[in-house]
Amino acid sequence: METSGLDLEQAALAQRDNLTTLQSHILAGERQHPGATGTFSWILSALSLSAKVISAKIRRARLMDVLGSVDNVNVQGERQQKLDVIANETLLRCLGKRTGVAIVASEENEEPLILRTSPGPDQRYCVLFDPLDGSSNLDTCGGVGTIFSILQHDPSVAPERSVLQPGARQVAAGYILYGSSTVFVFTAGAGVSMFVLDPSIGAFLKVADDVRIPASGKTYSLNEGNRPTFPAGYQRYLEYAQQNGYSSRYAGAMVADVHRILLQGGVFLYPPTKKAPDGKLRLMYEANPMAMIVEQAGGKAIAGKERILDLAPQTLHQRTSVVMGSPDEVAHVLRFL
Ligand code: AHM
Ligand code: MG
Repeated sequence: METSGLDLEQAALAQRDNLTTLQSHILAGERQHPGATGTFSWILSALSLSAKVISAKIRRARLMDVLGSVDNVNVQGERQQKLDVIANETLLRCLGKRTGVAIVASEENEEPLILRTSPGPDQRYCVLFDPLDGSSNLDTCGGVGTIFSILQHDPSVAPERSVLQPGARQVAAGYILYGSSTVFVFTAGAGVSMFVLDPSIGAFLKVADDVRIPASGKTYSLNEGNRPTFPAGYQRYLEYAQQNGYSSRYAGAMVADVHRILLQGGVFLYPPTKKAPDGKLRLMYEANPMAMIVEQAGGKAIAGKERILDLAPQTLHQRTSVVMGSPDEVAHVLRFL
């Protein structure tokens, strides 16, 4: 007998007897910490709300005529897309209402934004983010994402120092992929959970707990157009990969590329290039949060020979090279560096 689409949908729904929303997952996490004030959960709920708003805006962007760029360039010297601006403002608005956030820092703003100066017991966190990663994909309906990193605020140092902590000190990190579905991937340091937005009910529903990255996978993801200017070790690695049956997959948005690697295995690389000798990706709100996710899922994340999460940041918008993914694949790359 032929199986209809309806049969498949009903069978899938019947299996989902335990519908856990992101919200209930966050509250369950809070209950595991006696004495928790709810401040941290409240911040995560702001991120979840931002993700829903940004997702809705991206899905309607062509209809609302908010594709394309605005006239200004951001602090990175890159032309801002209209949706970069909209996503940044959405996050600032949602997080700005949460008293637990002392400082926010965004790829789109030159300086960290100090939300609250008067010291209060509640103002315990810094939230760093890239509001819309890979935004040049927007005009062609490609995948884009939001990346965030949460650090404990240190009120004893100047605010601009408080955000400059190594990635190993992140309290939580995550990303939202706006792809063929909207996916929220998150860790608070005890494994990685994954949620998918069900637009019919406006909630993120849990689809996986304790996501584990495959130990290996014959896929590499990098901008091969830059190959002639990669340091020799990376070029040798590519020769090895190509002689050993690897596939190449590159969406041009770190969130989309790392998400594939997280689920299917392989390695994502953004090596130093002639144009970007220190690497292109930003340490504080791209490399660190993605590295925490990958490590929490059992993977590895390095810059040159160093662990990304151990790098000591000097500036907010500092760049780094990146190699992250399946532990065996990162080890292969490392052999050539
Ligand atoms: P963005 O944050 O300004 O969008 O830039 C970061 C993006 C990453 O998502 C992606 O991995 C990389 O830039 C792509 O760069 P390239 O076009 O050089 O391959
Ligand atoms: Mg980015």
